[in-house]
Amino acid sequence: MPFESDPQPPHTGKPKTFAGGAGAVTSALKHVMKSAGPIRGTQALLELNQKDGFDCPSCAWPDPDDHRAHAEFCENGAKAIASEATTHRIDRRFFQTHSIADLLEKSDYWHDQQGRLTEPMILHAGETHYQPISWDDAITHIANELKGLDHPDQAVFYTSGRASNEAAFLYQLFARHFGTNNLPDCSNMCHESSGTAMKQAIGVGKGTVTLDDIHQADTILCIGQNPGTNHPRMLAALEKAVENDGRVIAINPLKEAGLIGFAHPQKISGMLGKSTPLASQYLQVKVNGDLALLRALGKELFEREDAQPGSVIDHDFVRQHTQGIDAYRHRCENANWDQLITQSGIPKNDIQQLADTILRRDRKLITCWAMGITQHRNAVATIREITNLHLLLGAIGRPAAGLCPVRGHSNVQGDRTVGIYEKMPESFLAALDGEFGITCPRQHGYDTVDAILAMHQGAAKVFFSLGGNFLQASPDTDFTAQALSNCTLTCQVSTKLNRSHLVTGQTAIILPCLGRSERDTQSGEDQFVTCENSMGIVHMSKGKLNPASPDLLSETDIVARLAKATVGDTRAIHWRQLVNHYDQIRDMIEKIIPDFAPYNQQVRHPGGFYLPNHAKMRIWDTPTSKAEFSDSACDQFQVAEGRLVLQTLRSHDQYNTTIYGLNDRYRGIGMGRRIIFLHPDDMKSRGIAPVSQVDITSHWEDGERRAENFYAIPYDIPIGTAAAYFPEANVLVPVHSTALESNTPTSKSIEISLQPSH
Ligand SMILES: Nc1nc2c(c(=O)[nH]1)N[C@H]1C(S)=C(S)[C@@H](COP(=O)(O)OP(=O)(O)OC[C@H]3O[C@@H](n4cnc5c(=O)[nH]c(N)nc54)[C@H](O)[C@@H]3O)O[C@H]1N2
Ligand SMILES: Nc1nc2c(c(=O)[nH]1)N[C@H]1C(S)=C(S)[C@@H](COP(=O)(O)OP(=O)(O)OC[C@H]3O[C@@H](n4cnc5c(=O)[nH]c(N)nc54)[C@H](O)[C@@H]3O)O[C@H]1N2
Ligand SMILES: [Mo]
Repeated sequence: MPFESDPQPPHTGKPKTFAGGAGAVTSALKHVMKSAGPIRGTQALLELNQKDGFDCPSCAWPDPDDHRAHAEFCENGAKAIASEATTHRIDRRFFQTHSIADLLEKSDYWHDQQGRLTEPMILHAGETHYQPISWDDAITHIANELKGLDHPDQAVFYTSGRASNEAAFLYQLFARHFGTNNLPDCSNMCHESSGTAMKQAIGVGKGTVTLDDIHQADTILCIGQNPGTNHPRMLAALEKAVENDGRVIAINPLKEAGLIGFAHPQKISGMLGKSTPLASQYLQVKVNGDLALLRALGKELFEREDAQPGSVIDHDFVRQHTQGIDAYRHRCENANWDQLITQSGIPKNDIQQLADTILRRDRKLITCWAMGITQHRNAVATIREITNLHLLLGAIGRPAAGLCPVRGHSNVQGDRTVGIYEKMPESFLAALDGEFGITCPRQHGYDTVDAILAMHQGAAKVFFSLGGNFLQASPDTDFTAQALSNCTLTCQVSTKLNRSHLVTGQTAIILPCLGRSERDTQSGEDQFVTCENSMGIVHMSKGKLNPASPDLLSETDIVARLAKATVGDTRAIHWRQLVNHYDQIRDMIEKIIPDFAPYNQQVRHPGGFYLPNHAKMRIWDTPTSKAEFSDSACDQFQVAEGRLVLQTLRSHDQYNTTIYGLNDRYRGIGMGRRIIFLHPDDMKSRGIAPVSQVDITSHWEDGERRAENFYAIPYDIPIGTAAAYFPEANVLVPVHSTALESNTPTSKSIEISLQPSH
């Protein structure tokens, strides 16, 4: 990887104490007008999240069921649209002008500014520049490479969570028909820990609440997430809950503006900067101190129950619906208060106050969480501990109570539902076999980390990516770069240029596709696709803008062409015909997953339809048919004396690896990304002056990794912990450091030491 640095120190100012307001609107409009111009930009924003418009490609937070504002979007949704609807174009001249070496020297921010990809390109082995290639030749090249492999498991088919249900279903059907379950996806780096834990505990890997539940909840815990930046429309829901006398509790090492307060930009008061306070209690937990905090809360609840039997535990629910409370009770009773307080960094009276809040009124408790929980070694145990709390109080499967893992990519949940998973259950594979007369492989495939290792060892040779930016999103950037370079072919279906197009196998191919916002016409008829949001609602998404180039194909079409060229039609699957009308693909999905039926009818209802969720109905699809308490030790990520725990997170101006701008407005940072937030005492004790540059070394059992020239920023963060932006800090995340059971890279707990830069 070429070395990158920020030439100037960042501007630093006071972190904000609320999110939204006029600043959010100004920023949104600035991004849209700069990239997309007044006409295309305004058209895009008006279609966004309307019932007959397109689904915002930014996050998976649901739209209101009933009333939708004319402008049902947020600042960061607007940035996502500005990036996609941009009027800038990358054509063949661009690739003639810029060699790969040249493009590698540019920043990720620069890459995004260059605009939309417009035609298929190929980088031949040994060449320095991409060249144009026709669609037919590109598809034939990939198909031949796949057919020439010794075994189908030498191919890896990655998916990023923007792919529609229709594209994703065809893609997994193709991969399995071809003969492999190697279907890693971004979810492996994201909410895999949530799916794993919830499946064990309640039999379904999805959240159990609706937007209306959030509005009506008594208490909402927001643990390890930054909704002001990553799910801004969630703030409107939290505001409604607070207006209904609900309480929001924030659990986060950083004081995030969007959890402190919210000025609704669609209300006059909000535009004038009048904010609604959100979190009634803000617990600045140590990084990875959540399990200890939750255990302490459990201990407090059992102590109160003992003092006044029947006052805390929902005994009827526990008896009828659960199993394993005794082991959990022992864990809590045997835990030591002092140790839990030290581990979590939260004093006992704060935990008692938290218990008071949760136990008031009807214990309608909702817990929301995201990457601050899922990307740790003990993530699965921590999420099971969250579930324990809900089981104890019977706070699941009743109105305004339940679990709410807040998903990332707008269709990451839907992709998993329709089969993007390296270990789909036997029932699903058997259904594919039966319906389509194929034989799906049964051996589990590679997840993201295993795919990196396989490519690194040479066991996998062709890497195909349906969206995403594998190199920059994955851990251990240098190691992953080597893995991709070992391939014979790397191929990306993409809308925008990114670094995964530049660190490649011997041959590389870029297949440019339509974005969500664009019209997708097949056989003369405009098509829509469907997505599933974080709350299990399947709805349609119909792009209206003119495509960025006449040479773009839809993802669905690209997958069908590749499948036809590689495995060919069968009696039951006519790949190219399926694309003539996407209703046919939805009919196929419904045959494999009857929960969708009648898919084509229901999805045409304005707003879409809910997929059934058994846990919501208190039906537990676990081996015992009960909801399971967990029984796990209260461990924590430990670092050697003098070292710090680093978490990697998102700034306000990025979408994962897409960098929209260089500011992190709510945290008071301007014009800088290579920064590390530190506690002032940790800086002082190491002789690090504010805004001086440091090199970061990460420590793991296999050795050290380094990232140079990060500006040290004093910040309100628990002592002993640090934070830096992803993807700049990904070089520090060891590929072998993953969460137990879910194999998710531990991007939120990395052991580091600091040295002054030279
Ligand atoms: N604008 C925008 N929207 C996005 C994205 C984006 O990049 N930009 N990404 C999308 C995707 S794919 C995802 S998965 C989501 C991500 O949404 P988030 O999970 O909100 O994203 P992160 O920035 O990783 O934020 C992690 C939060 O967890 C906190 N945290 C870190 N470690 C710990 C810990 O040990 N304990 C606790 N309690 N908190 C901790 C951090 O301080 C930070 O506030 O957002 C989605 N939406
Ligand atoms: N250190 C660290 N690493 C992390 C994380 C972290 O918190 N810390 N978070 C992880 C998480 S939660 C996730 S989800 C992953 C994200 O991993 P990915 O999903 O792989 O990455 P993205 O940055 O979302 O992908 C951006 C690219 O997608 C392409 N794209 C955009 N829209 C479309 C479209 O409509 N169709 C197609 N085909 N392509 C499109 C564009 O070319 C763009 O460059 O990163 C993970 N990596
Ligand atoms: Mo994610």
